[in-house]
Amino acid sequence: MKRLHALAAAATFLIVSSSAWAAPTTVILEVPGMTCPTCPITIKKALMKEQGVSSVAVRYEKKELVVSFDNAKTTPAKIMQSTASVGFPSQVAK
Ligand SMILES: [Cu+2]
Repeated sequence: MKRLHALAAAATFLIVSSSAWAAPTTVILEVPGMTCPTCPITIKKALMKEQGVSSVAVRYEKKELVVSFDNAKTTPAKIMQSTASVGFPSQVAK
């Protein structure tokens, strides 16, 4: 029983440390189609519905989005698909 308990504790530790690795990742996306100030609102709405996306900041003057996400739950590719699905194809800024 004691051994089992130690195993359970070790498993809990692993879960905790793996979620610590899933620290928010940030990606900057270029969205050339953002041509008026309401465009980013549409995009932001779509992105905030995506699993794992924690925040979306808009740099309208640069036509960029700064997206924070949990890389255990989503990927930049999925985020780009999501912006494209509401009419705004995007790409990772270089
Ligand atoms: Cu617009």
